[in-house]
Amino acid sequence: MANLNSSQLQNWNNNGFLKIPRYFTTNEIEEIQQWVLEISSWEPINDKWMHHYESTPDGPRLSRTENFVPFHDNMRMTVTSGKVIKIVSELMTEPTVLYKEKINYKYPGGGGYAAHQDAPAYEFIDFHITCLISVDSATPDSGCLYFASGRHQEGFIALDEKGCVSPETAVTMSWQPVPTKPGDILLFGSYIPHKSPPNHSNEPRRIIYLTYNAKSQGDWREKYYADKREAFSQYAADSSKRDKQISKIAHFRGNIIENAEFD
Ligand SMILES: O=C(O)CCC(=O)C(=O)O
Repeated sequence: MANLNSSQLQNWNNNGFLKIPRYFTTNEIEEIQQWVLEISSWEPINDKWMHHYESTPDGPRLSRTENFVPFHDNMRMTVTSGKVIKIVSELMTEPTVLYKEKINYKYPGGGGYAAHQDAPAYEFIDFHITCLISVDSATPDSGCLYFASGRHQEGFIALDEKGCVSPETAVTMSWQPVPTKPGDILLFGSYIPHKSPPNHSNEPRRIIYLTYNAKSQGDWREKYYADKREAFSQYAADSSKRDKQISKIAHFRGNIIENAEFD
């Protein structure tokens, strides 16, 4: 087991999130950075991995890639066995299975995320734990995460029509920035409110998000992606403009665009 110490467990229970600096060695994170480069260079093939693009001051850029685990052996091994699953299972207090995965690239000028909880977007299962791997440095300037520390035990908080925490409630919350460096991980449950600003720096802010659920609740990963594809094909056919979202909740504040031509 990863053997979290009592102060780490206390932080997890009290705050609803836990940062572990340098969980990956320099060599390991350099490999992961290489894999992220490989994945980001894949051509868009919509029935395989899901690339999402956004408009930035430097032109169209990748905003997110989802569903890459079946297509990248090294990444699959890293996220379905070994030290990530170990630490998540320790926090879950039982074995866990991958529910979904994504890379958020947040290139310079890339959009931020409104205050939200993940639970409304993560259906079929009540509780998830996400392990974020910092691929680049994430700072308040480049768009690191901010958490409403301790607010994870209140169920859904002021859920609005976008599936987010209503702006009126979000402004009353106390927000703690949690900067990360390459190789750091940050673990958080699906009820902790969080948000992030746009990337105002000149450097990419790439982060991998690995979301798990208790294995005893079943393996929902394929169902999650099938459901998301189905929902987005319906959004594209109706006039709701929800196909311009990045998720079933409307938390992304950047501008999503169709599959883009790259220079
Ligand atoms: O990558 C970020 O800045 C925040 C992402 C996030 O909260 C999400 O994708 O739900």
